[in-house]
Amino acid sequence: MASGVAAAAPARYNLQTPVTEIARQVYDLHDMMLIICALIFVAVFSVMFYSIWKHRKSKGAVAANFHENTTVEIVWTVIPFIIIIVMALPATKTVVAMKDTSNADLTIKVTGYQWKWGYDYLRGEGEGISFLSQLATPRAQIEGREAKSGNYLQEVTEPLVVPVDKKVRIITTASDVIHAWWIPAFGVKQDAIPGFARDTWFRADKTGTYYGQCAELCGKDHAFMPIAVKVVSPAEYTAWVDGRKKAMAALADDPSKAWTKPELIARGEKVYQANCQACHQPNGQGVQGAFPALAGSKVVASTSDQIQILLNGKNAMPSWKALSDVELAAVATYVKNSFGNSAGEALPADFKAARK
Ligand code: HEC
Ligand SMILES: [Cu+2]
Repeated sequence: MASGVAAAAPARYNLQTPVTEIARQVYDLHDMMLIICALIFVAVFSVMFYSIWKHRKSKGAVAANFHENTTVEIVWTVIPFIIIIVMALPATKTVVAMKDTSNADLTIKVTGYQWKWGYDYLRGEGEGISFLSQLATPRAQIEGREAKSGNYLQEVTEPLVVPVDKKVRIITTASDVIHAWWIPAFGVKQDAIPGFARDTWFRADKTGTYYGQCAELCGKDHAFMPIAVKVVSPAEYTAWVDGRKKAMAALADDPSKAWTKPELIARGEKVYQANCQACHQPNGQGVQGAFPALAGSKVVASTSDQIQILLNGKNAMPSWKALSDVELAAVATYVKNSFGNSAGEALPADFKAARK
């Protein structure tokens, strides 16, 4: 498992350096279990090899012939039982602590999509912030046409941002298939199941960026939905919340607003850059044999066909119904009027009607 560059250095052959109390307990439990197993291994094999050697045939050893030895049977029942208790007690304590999501400072809903993550800040500072986060590694690196960056397949368009030393409750769910939200350095791994809400929590005690992956096989791009969490100081967090709120207000996709074509195109360019250009390329020419060109496309020319493919997807083209009607109308209009296309516009109301 590749890990973040920062986290990877000291943990190349071990678990990632823990940055939460739970992760530290998990780490220590892992060490303890490993040592107990190693001791048992050495003890059992020493007795076995000693016996084989000591009572070898060439020395004239004759096998004893007896059945049942009460003392031995009691010993080999009681000792493993004690070992299990010694392992289970601290493990249970940690599992119970993992499940205690009460008194959180911040509650964030995490939604798994094929193949990206949605974050909604539900409660606490930053309430109301919501965005999608997806792989930002350029296609050229994946296909080996460019050198791979240090955070290859781990960088995302927008990381989850949380304050340091605050209890963050994560509620996981999914909109299509089962995913799992996993940050090794936090000791957090929680399934995200459609139709269910599960929760977990963490309190990171060190600032930095921590990386994880979707940990549930969720389809062909399972390996391409990384998770990045940026842990910042309380002051930086407040500044981020302010900036994010201002940006959201500026973008405020008011669906009742009468969007003009230039406004839709300007907004659509951003949506295109964030969601579409990885496949269809910044110039709309696509990739021969993989992703069709949007320049001169018949589907783009037909407003209804384009609405259908955006909402429902087709083969390798994902469904974009997680985007808002305004975002969809904006990107559709942008595509209709870029790359040499000139094919009218699509309105938020068109998408709203087509969703039914
Ligand atoms: C994961 C890669 C991928 C992404 C990201 C993607 N598409 Fe596609 N798109 C495809 C593929 C593959 C097809 C061809 C589907 C088919 O016909 O089988 C396609 C087809 C299309 C078509 C129809 C083109 C034609 O002439 O057949 C349109 C329009 C389109 N995509 C728009 C978009 C928009 C807008 C976005 C961003 C919101 C987007 N796509 C994001 C892969 C992608
Ligand atoms: Cu997944």
